[in-house]
Amino acid sequence: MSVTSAVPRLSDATLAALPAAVRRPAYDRAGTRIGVVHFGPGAFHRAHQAVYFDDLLASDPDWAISAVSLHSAGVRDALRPQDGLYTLALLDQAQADGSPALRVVGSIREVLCAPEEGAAVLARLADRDVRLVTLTITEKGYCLSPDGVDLQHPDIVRDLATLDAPTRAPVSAPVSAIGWLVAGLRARRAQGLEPFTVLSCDNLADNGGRLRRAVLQFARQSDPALADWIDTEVAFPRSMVDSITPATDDALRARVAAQLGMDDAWPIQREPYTQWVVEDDFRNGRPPLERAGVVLSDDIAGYDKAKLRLLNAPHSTLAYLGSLMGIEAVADAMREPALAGFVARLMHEDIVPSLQLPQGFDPDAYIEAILARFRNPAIRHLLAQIAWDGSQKIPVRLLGTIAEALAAGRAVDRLCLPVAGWLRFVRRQSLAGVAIVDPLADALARIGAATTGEAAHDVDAFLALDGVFGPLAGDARFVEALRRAYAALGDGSPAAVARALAA
Ligand code: CS2
Repeated sequence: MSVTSAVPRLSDATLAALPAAVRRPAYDRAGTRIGVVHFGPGAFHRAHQAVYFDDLLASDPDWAISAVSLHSAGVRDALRPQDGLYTLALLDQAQADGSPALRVVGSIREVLCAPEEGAAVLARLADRDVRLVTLTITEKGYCLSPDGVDLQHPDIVRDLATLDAPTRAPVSAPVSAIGWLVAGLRARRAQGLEPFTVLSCDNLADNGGRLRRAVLQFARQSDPALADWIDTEVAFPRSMVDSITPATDDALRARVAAQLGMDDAWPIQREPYTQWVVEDDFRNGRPPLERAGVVLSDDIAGYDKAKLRLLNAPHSTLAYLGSLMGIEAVADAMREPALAGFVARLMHEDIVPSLQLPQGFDPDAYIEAILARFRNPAIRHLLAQIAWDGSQKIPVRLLGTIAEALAAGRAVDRLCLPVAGWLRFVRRQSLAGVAIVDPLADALARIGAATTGEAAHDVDAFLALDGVFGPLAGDARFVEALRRAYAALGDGSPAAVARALAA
């Protein structure tokens, strides 16, 4: 992230010198208080939650954010010299050829790197003013097992092993998000403080419930009395988050620098559309989120499943099948009639029947809006980015729908094609020696390299993967359908994929 020295750098000191067209914080940043600790200040957080809080701070100064990276120092090193400020570019279809609307976001008041600044992170978590801890750490960051936390996960093993024997306090900074949450709650309880509410903002159905079970199981291993306190005192609301956020690239950096007349080491881009639905279950106060356009609901399960299954599952479908066809970005995949038609059929005919939709929810309108967002020509959203972490995404995006369709006696052939596409994609990458981005990368590469192209052999090898297919691996109807889909993709070449899509 190189920043040239000739031009000024975005910061509190240069905020007033921004061009008038660039929107900036509508409040005095110095007058805000940190009320939120956020784990995982990647592009999504900075494009989504931090923007809602930027709106909120205009009327309530209590909810500025302390942004904590769990692993790398990249965000801290980019944003600390900018006083936490960064630019958001809104990629509007209507302005595909023009300059994106820019907004400088001010809600992040502090940026910490947990491995290097553990004491500061713990102090924040135990600060009376902090009443909310939010997370966007991606599916894999939770170290989940089907009913709680994965006690074999190296980060969890390490965090449990580094607790002081008599006090159960960590003797060194935790490495896992679960370890941090428990350490923070433990410190608050020890100081007689009210707990913070824990709000997961990742693409997992029942994200709050799953996080709650993971935290409780971890706490139970280390300190049963603490686990009981968490069980009765801490709220873990569920949430649904939505906004398409392609990774930052050099083109964005250059465009933003030209429009700002200043350097920003890490601007963010996203589509104009954004949605955040949060279960209204907070303790110790909740931010007035509705003022910033957040929907507070009791029926979050309907929303989160609809979004995961109707947006994320089609996204993964485009990612794997599109990549096999040699396509690079979502909007390009949507210009391929066979692929766009397949995805629309999958949504209408295979996914909608699996949903229990919230009252008043119009699935056809929702689908049309999603497909239009995918077609947005102002966004270059790389299929390769969406293809990351397939072992974590496929189960929550597609396998639940498949299991429910099987239970209801419906056909699963079409639903199995994207799953087979993932397997073919892994095979292709492994045979070509291309690295796979996935927490199970080693296992996937090993299986992928040993594939022969023969459906029963290859599918069975992938089905043995730990923690991906669950009970479906033993369901003969699923196994048969997946083998058929894998075979239908032929040699995985663009022509073979196109034939399978049309079938
Ligand atoms: C995408 C999501 O990268 C992916 O896997 O499917 O990040 C998607 O863009 C967001 O969930 C949209 O809200």
